[in-house]
Amino acid sequence: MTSRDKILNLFRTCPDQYLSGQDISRSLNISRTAVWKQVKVLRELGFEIEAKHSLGYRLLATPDLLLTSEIESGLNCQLLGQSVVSLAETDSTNVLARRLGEEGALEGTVVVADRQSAGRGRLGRRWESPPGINLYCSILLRPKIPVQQAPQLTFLSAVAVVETLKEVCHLSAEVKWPNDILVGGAKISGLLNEMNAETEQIHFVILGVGVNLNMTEAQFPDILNYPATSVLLETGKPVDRLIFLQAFLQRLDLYYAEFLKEGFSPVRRRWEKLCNMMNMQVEVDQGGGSLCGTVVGLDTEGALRLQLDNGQVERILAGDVRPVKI
Ligand code: BT5
Repeated sequence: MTSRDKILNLFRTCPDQYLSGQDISRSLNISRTAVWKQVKVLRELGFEIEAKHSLGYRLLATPDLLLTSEIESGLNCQLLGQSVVSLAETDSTNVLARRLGEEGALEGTVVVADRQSAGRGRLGRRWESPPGINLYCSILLRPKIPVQQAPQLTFLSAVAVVETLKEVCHLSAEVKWPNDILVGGAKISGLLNEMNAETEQIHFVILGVGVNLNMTEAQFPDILNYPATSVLLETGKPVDRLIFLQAFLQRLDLYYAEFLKEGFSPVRRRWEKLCNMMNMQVEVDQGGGSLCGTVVGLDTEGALRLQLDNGQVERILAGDVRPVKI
């Protein structure tokens, strides 16, 4: 924990109180000049800190920033957030989480960035990640499950995002197989699940989650393959990113514990209830060709079950699903 984080923690443990420079310097074992420098940095980051002669410093307001100490403070998780890495900018939180995973980072490590310079979607696609408004985060998990079950974890994060949108933003969203969250047909969130494994053993899985929270119309690029939206556009109300992130992590933490204990069935049932295409006629574009059928659910490994006209049920492992217009 940096001196800056420690100062914030002191303010948090003594809300609305003045803390003298001397007391802070003593409890952190740093000079009073160092305290003053850190207070200056905090102010530059948007913290409103009052300084009164003979009384000391007092925290008046906190900005909507995703700082490590802010994320950790009050986070009520069993496993997620054991370690939180928060950066102003990185190329991709998934890439950083993978690097940390290779270096042996703890299960439950959370990586968050305010901006991604090369946010990633599937198949080399881009994820637009402007600063200050959205959530870009990756969670490192080390489940002891067979390699072929790793895709199941995407559905845990999908359900957790939809339920957090409901709880925190009062917004109803749907899941679209395999990794999209939609509101009224427009994409509000995308998920990117990546794995590091050998033939039989998972070293770790990275759950990448991007959610458009406070993005305005003008901040979306002109050319996106599909319509996109944000919480702000849907509800007209800005979202506190920290509250959203903590609520999301807490929910995912519960679902992950349940998944390790009870397997995929509970989350699969929840996902099917939230799926916008259940029992619908769809066309699946699989790159080489397409397949038409009715969506009848997920199988135990997370593949989409598609019932063809001849009654046969196909397992779809990858592809883009579109409703068939009748
Ligand atoms: C996804 O890919 O939807 C997965 C996105 C995962 C992003 C998170 S952010 C944190 C973590 N770190 C990363 O680097 N990535 C993860 P896909 O299904 O391939 O969708 C990508 C497509 O969505 C693009 O080709 C665009 O058409 C569209 N798109 C890009 N940015 C968008 C945005 N912010 N909102 C909505 N749609 C977007």
